[in-house]
Amino acid sequence: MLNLISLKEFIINTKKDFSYPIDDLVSILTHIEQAAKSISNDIRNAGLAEHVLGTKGSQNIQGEEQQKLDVIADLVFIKAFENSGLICGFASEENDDFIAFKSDAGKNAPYIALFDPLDGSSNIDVNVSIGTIFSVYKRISPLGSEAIIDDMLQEGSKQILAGYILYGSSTMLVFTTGNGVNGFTLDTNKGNFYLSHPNMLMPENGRLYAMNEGNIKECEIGLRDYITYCQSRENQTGMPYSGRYVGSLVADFHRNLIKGGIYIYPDVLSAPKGKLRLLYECNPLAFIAEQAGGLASTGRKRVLEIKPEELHQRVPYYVGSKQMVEKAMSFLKN
Ligand code: AFP
Repeated sequence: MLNLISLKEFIINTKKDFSYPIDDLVSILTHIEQAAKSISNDIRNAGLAEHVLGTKGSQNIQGEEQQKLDVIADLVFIKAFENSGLICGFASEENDDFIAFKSDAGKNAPYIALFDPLDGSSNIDVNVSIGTIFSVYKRISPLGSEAIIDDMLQEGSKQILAGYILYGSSTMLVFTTGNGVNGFTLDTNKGNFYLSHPNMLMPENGRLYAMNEGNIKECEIGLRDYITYCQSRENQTGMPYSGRYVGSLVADFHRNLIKGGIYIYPDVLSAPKGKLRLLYECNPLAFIAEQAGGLASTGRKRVLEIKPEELHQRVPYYVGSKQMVEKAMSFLKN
């Protein structure tokens, strides 16, 4: 039997790497861990419980149909944080506006949290991997007051913690605090996450590309040329790359993190600014990608340097192995 290191043990052992109070990090991750276990449990039993599968009959601010599990996951995270004394404000793609926690515990909390509570939710009903994506920032408004919009609209480079939970063939928690990337697997018998993927590094190059190619005719010419390059024998492998697209960003990203690859969601006619949300999807995974030696770009600009202008802002997204993202960018016209 392996000598397993639990999530809590790991954080305490590496506390020198975190520039904020270690107790805060332990507490924030413990809240996320508890919530993740509850959501993971709902997902694992989804087909057997009436309240879990299917649509909610409502839409989020972006006009996307909400699944029951989207709403359940969002509430689980809000509840986890509202009286934690850690998080003063919470925003997610499920709510029109951010939530400022109004209790004394909320007003005196030093951090804000941004969440995509359930990414890839159109895959829920068909039993395909889905995920949660999160990031945490230090608030910029004064302690003792309610969180403000400026707390939410910080550059991704200011994240102090980012991660995801992948509800795949096993449930995994992967995160960074800016000192490398580590992955933990949920032991469902013990109910704890244990270190299973220490110091994750994304291969510099790969032979997997992930993109919804149904959109290919609606993409700019440079991207079309790059995809043709991926499918040709002109690339560094001398063989066509393999196309792999789950349609859940977390799952596609995680596979590329381990095996090497690129994920692309460009601007297309139906989504002129791209589909993915800067705050809830692109920034957290960009932080992880860079910490693992990869890259994240809009195709023209480093994602982590964008100053957000609105909560639900979307951007084109190229993320993955460094040399693959650089190659894709070299095909795009300025
Ligand atoms: P949903 O959560 O609405 O299913 O969107 C998932 C997602 O944001 C990302 O996880 C996928 O990679 C991408 O959208 C899939 O979008 P397409 O269905 O347009 O390919």
